[in-house]
Amino acid sequence: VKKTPKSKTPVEAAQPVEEFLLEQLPIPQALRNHLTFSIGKSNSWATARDWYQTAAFTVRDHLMSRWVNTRDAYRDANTKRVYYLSLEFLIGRMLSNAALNLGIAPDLSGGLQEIGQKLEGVAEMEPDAALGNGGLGRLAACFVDSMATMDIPATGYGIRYDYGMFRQTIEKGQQKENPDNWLRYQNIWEIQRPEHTCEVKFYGRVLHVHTERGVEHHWVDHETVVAMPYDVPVPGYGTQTVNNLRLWSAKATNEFDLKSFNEGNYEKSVEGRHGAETISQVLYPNDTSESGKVLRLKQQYFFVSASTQDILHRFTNYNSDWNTLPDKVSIQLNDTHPAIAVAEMMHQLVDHYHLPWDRAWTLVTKMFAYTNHTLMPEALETWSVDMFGQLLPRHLEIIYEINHQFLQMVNQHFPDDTGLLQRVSIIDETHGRRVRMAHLAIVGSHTVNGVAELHSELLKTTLFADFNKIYPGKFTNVTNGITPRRWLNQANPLLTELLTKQIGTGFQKDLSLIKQIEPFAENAAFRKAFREVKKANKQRLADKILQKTGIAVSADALFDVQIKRIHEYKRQLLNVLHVITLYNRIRSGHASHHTPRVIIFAGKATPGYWLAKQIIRLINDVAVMINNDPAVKDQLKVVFYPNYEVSAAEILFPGADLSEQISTAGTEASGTGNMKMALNGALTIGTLDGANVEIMEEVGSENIFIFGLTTPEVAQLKASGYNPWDYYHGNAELKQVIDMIANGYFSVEEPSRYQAIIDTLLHKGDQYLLLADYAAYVTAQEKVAALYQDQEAWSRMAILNVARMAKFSSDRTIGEYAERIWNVKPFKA
Ligand code: GL9
Repeated sequence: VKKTPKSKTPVEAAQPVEEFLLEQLPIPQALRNHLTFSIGKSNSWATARDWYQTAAFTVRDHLMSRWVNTRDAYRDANTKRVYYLSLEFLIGRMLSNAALNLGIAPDLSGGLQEIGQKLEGVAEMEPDAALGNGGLGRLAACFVDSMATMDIPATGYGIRYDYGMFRQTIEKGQQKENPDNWLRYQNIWEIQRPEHTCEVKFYGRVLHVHTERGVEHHWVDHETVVAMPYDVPVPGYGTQTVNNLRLWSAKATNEFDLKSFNEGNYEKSVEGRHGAETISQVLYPNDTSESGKVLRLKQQYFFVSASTQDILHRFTNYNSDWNTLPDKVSIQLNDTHPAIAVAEMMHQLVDHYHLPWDRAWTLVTKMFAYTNHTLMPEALETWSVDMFGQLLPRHLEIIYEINHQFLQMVNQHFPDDTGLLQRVSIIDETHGRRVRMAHLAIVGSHTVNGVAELHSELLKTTLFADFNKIYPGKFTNVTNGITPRRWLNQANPLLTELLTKQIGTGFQKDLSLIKQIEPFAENAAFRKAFREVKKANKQRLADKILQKTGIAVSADALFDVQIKRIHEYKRQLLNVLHVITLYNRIRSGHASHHTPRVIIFAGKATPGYWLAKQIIRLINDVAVMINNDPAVKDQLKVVFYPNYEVSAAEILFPGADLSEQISTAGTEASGTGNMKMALNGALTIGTLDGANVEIMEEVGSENIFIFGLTTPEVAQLKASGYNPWDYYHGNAELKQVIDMIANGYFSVEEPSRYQAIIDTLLHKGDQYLLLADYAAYVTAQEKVAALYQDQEAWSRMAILNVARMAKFSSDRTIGEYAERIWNVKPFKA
């Protein structure tokens, strides 16, 4: 029995606001106005932060009318919307990006100059919005940029963490985590929307009430947390569209306190208030591994419930036929983190809007799609049934019912295969009883995608092979991409200018046009100009390195860069083995044709991942030894660049000559730093892993340094009994390097400091096959060094890499999601 939805609320006729005095002011005047009227200062007292805020207010004025008009236009046209649910949005700084996308960057820069300020300096006062860990969160940020640029009616939903990704400092060579208090000063890019507040429930129990409509499920004795939305504008490039990113912040209710208090449950009433606001306090700094903590599940449910309510409010305000819900709503789950949305949508539709179960389920499976971002088995989120049932009693019932119907269907198609039923069940009965969130996401979605061809293929043949059999056609690939606005135009203005001189500006909106630069690879004058750009970007990076680490490096050396989260599978350690190999060759005089190199590392280790922190420490110990060895001089330098974040990446990518993408084949789902490097004119040394495979297809195998075992070879070697000792004993250089680490060459004060690293490499089986790939890696590095001596050949190759990056625009990625998954068309506001 369907409850008739609320009648359509009258919509005021769109009132396109015609006068926007603020945005019509010349920028110098607008800046002076804001300094006076928003900051309350005169020129002589203004601090650097005041200038930043002044500039931010000025740029914001230019966003506002477009933001208002975009929202009104979507509402009036009642367009289908995409909702991108993500626990992470790694946005970085917004000032320069907003100015660029709005087309006012030159005016802003000129206006600031008139009042004696430089845009670059002013922009540096903005704290990064670091609401993400790494690739997954940055992908979400690139996606919202592309969705706005392509006029896709889309909203991002996430959490407004009080503290984002921790700030990393290096003390005595070791990572130290410091809180990231990014909201300490006013955040000019957000607007609080109290009128869209929602309530989110936790704990309590479920009453099953028999009514004339049938059994109703009433969630009672729950706690309530208020979800307060903060909206962040997302301007597209070269369009009037400004989309919305809605981030939820947790607030305690008074109601809850009073209720428990009156019931005599005093302790609980205090606990709840305290607990409520901790929900959105801090981003979990996890990377592909889950903590299983109740607070994490609370975060997930908190933002999912608020977002689902918000989505359904918007739908019921302007629509009356539930059948049209999937024509108006597409929901993308960014990994399993928001997968509880499948159960929450059922809860809302069945318990709140009183739709029959089957009808609700049909709607759910037409709305949801799920993106998987990793094959690492430890990243598959599960929750103990007990904990889950305490926190979300009704949702556990719903999941049981979804599972019951799903397993019945499986049993019909594959009779009496109890092994299969156990493997695909949403409830794992083998490790205590646990809820498997990936299974919930797969069962509740119409489409599941991986993030690179290889990754998606491996999903179908390994991790989700059973599901692929049950749901043939549900699994697909959408290869990741990066936004060229931030990662080319904004990060690398010099290269952008050089490209623009030859082929115009079109490539910034349509990256396929960048292939027009290809013929210039044969033009000596262009190659020279290209090298000058790279040199200037390397000098900019060298200056930052000196400022941050005190290490002086020469921009004439080969800048060899590995920047990403620290993880065993990404094999920063393999890079270290190579560094020590070079060091030994230089010291023993076996490096007469040595190409001077600066090896640059950056990345954070999850605080609880001790071995990753040891890797950071080893890099720093090796760096101290090499950088201070007079025998080495300028031939080799090692740098650990602290606190890798989006704003640091914007300096690091343009300054790289060599891109290290050396994960064990079959472990990196896609990678996106690999794309940013190549787009900025670095050559790749890498394995056939993740999107490296597709980068090779695009640039040609002659323009990339591929080495090492392939995915099938890795499997084969492991199956046949891999023994790292064979490689250790079989390669004298490798043995020497490992012995040095083991014997405390780099940690004289504590010779056994790196025993755990030696253990993983030798005594615990070398899971990621570093020793097996070592020789091939060193050989590939020799080819790199030789090519670098031929600067003409190197730059020819680098130009071809830039020219052939069109595929890796996130605009192409979003185009595929829109067409193949969301079925949504661009809508021009
Ligand atoms: C990741 C994968 O490891 C990357 O290979 C992939 O490029 C990105 C985006 O799809 O997703 N999955 C994942 O959990 N992380 C990724 O980077 N980790 C972090 O974001 C820290």
